[in-house]
Amino acid sequence: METVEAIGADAPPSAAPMLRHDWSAAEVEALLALPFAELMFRAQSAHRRHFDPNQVQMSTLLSIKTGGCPEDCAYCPQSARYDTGLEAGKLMSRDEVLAEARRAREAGATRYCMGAAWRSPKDRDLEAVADMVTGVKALGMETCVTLGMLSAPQAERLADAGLDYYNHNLDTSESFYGEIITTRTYQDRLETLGHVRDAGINVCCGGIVGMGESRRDRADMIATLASLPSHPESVPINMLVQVEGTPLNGADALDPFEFVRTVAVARITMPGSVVRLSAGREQMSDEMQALAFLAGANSVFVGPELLTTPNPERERDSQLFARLGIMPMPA
Ligand code: SAM
Ligand code: DTB
Ligand code: SF4
Repeated sequence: METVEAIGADAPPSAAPMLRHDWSAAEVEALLALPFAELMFRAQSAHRRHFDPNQVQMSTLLSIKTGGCPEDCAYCPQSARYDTGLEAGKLMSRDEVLAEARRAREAGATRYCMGAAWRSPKDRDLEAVADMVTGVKALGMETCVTLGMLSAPQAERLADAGLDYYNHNLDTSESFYGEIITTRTYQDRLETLGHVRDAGINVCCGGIVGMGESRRDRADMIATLASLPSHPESVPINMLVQVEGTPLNGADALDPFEFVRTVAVARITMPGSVVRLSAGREQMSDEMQALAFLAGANSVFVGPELLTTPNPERERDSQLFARLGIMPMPA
């Protein structure tokens, strides 16, 4: 049961904190527009009520099936519709995946996240992924997969295999969504999230900023996430990684402070959730990352690759975490 807090921009400082599920886009937009110091104070206050602010959860990503995807997500290098120079591959074998997971565990990751460039998994492929999940869990790591849309029985099959988290993002607001993806609907996404929730798997759901959306769109996406019947346990906030050949390559860069503000409102509206400073860290300065941690981000991907694009080298991260006194969050 979620019990505590989350207050609006105009709430008096003495307002009794309670976990809310009725956020409007206008309220979240008002939070986004607060003076920066006020917004950061509220985000840090919420963060400290639920978490140790010096601990950051560390996950590692692996693309278990790369490229050749039939969907048209305008940000994605793995769509078969765009010429990004990416070579499409087959589903990796269980042994290859387990060898990579062992390496990630040795390097300090507590959660292993496996992604496949599918619209939705075929049942035969789902069996193979279920086997990988069981194997990674046996290594003592938490598991997460992101495989596209799932039916209710598919979600149940993954739950039976012991899957801890399923990642499926809303990506943006419902009204901006049609500018980014035409091959599946916002409603399709909400349905998959419902199936994952009903199967008892933790939900990892967030979005991407820096795609040319408005502040209102960012507010709308956060309000939708924070108004789900249960907040996602994990909320990845991705900064668009621009990839040559994709329609969004060359989009205007987002003001870094606006990115930090988005993290802060995710923290304020979903105070008990782990908020991930997700894709885009390679392109961020150390100072910007530090601001995102101050705004309440408390998870990152570690290791030199996301799915197909670069992530900071381990040495850069080790130095940054040491300079900031960041410790790994125990699983
Ligand atoms: N195909 C599955 C799906 O779309 O649900 C799973 C993999 S897909 C790559 C997972 C998520 O990665 C997307 O929903 C999107 O939020 C994120 N993503 C993909 N390309 C990105 C990019 N260039 N920059 C930031 N995030 C990206
Ligand atoms: C999420 O929200 N971000 C991760 C994960 N879920 C699967 C993916 C980021 C992908 C960035 C582009 C790439 O490396 O292909
Ligand atoms: Fe395919 Fe997922 Fe990329 Fe969309 S985000 S093109 S569904 S791999």
